[in-house]
Amino acid sequence: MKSLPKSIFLLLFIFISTNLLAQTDAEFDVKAHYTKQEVNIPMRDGILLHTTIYSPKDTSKEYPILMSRTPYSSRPYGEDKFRSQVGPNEFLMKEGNIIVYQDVRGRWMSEGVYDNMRPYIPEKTGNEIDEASDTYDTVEWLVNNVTNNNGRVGIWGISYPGFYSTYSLLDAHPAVKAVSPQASIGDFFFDDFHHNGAYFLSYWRATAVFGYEKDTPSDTTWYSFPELKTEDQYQFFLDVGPLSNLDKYYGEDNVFWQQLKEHPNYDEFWQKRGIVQHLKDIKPAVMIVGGLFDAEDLYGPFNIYQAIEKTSDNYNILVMGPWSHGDWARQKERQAIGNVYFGDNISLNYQKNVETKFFNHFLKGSGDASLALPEAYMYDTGRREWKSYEAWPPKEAVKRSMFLGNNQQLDDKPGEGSEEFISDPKKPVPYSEDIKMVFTPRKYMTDDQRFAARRPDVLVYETSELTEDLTLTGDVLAKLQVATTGTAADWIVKVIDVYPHHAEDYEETQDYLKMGNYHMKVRSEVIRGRFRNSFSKPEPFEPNKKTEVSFKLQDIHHTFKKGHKLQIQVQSTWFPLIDLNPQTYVENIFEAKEEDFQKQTHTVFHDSEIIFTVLE
Ligand code: PG9
Repeated sequence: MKSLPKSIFLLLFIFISTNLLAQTDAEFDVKAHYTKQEVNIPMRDGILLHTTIYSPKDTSKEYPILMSRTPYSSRPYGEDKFRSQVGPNEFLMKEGNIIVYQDVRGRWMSEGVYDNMRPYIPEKTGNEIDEASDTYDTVEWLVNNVTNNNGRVGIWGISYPGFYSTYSLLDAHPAVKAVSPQASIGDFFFDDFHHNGAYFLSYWRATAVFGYEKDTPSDTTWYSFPELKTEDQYQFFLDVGPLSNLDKYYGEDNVFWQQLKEHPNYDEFWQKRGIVQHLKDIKPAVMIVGGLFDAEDLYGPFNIYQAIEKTSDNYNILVMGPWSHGDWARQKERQAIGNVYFGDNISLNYQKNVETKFFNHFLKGSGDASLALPEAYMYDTGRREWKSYEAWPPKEAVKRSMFLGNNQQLDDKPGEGSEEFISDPKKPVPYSEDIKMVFTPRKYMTDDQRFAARRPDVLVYETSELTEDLTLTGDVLAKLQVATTGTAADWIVKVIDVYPHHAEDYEETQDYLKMGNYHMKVRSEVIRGRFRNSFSKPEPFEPNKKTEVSFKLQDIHHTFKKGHKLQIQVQSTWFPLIDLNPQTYVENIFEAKEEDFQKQTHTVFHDSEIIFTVLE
């Protein structure tokens, strides 16, 4: 596709996203059933936060308030303009709820200063503010000023709004009865486009501009596209070279780029922005929702759920489906991630039978702990069916080790010997066979990995054909034993489901012809090797010295069926999903120079261990 002028790109993006969202309410006419008002709510320090309130026209009864706080605009188009999607789902809209959207501090029509992942202040005094106090002050105003509200408030949000939902659990207002953080950021150093120290270049659009014009009631400014000269994102970033050459594309207002550049290590700046550490003695009911193929926020949902489970005795459940980022909020009939098909109406059924039940029970119903939803409602992405568990990970799960053995086998015990490969920053391993300029990394989460398996700089280890089903139900710990001729290296581990040559269990879909011997990526993760012992105190490698590099891959719920194989791939570049490691140690890779980038030889030893969580 020849490069399009920026304006068409933007219109294209808006058209696609609006249509995706509009599907949610295609049949439901918000304007016919709701009135809209826009108010500016004063916070305890006097700052006014712009808030949009949709109230049912039927004023014969009271309704709970369902609020989402967002950096992505509460769509202040004015009284006569309605959002394309309102509320967490269409069922709740049809039943009638008071729906509230608020521009968080410093974004769009709200006053104040925006801060990325604003740190929480425990024991606030006087006019000290954070997102917890802004939420508290907003709820206090709403329950005392919005007509026909029943005094109960639910809070929800996806991704960054999911983070603000999680935040609302801290010093929660007593009217807040039910919160659903969905694809919530848990910690910016491990979520979104920065995993274990590696920077996710392919997300560049999201980080290109988080800028905003306060008076432009449109989200077209949220994304901007530098003058594009190619559709080939791999070549684009290869030509760009060192990260410092990207400054011209990222404006000063791109808070993420500036902060990640200035704080490449997990220093106090990032530590105090993580929300998981504060989740103690939580009172509202919580439903954590996420996608098992969410390329952005996987760390958040699992760690937020576990933190609350460990520290609180509130109603706290987990729902993880065959979704990418935010898929569950759309009503696309056929649920597939890239080439892999999971079934029909999966999101619609979740919205109707899970999300709507959760909010109705705690906001309109008895609100007690009797709500019979599963503790962990988890989709098995191998069997392609839901399963309910009483705990996550399941109590009956056990740890099982496999070792990266000789002749590319996964062995039950550690072996002697090793494999080596040349890692060349000039010829990095692509992260997909389909790398487009615009933000497309979500598909890569299930992409066929045969293209990578055939490269000399990707090591492949696999079981023989499984003689019985193998179900993974939890995290994977990679304990690599490695060496490098250089002083720095990234390590990527991928868990792959190798389909049999004739994948008969796919014949009900048109994809089945491509599924024969498909190498489906189930989970993947990277660690920047300098952080192997500490994310705060990076260390170079000693050349040619055998060194342990251990890191966690986020939870899996996947059955490797009989006749399939479980495969592990190990590599050191993953481009341009992540930026290139110079492979010679520099203090800050954002400031690396062209000459720092050197070809090196890496070695992986046969006592490298992969520890799976297996359902016995
Ligand atoms: N967590 C995603 C994100 C964060 C910051 C910048 C861009 C994207 C999200 O909110 O989609």
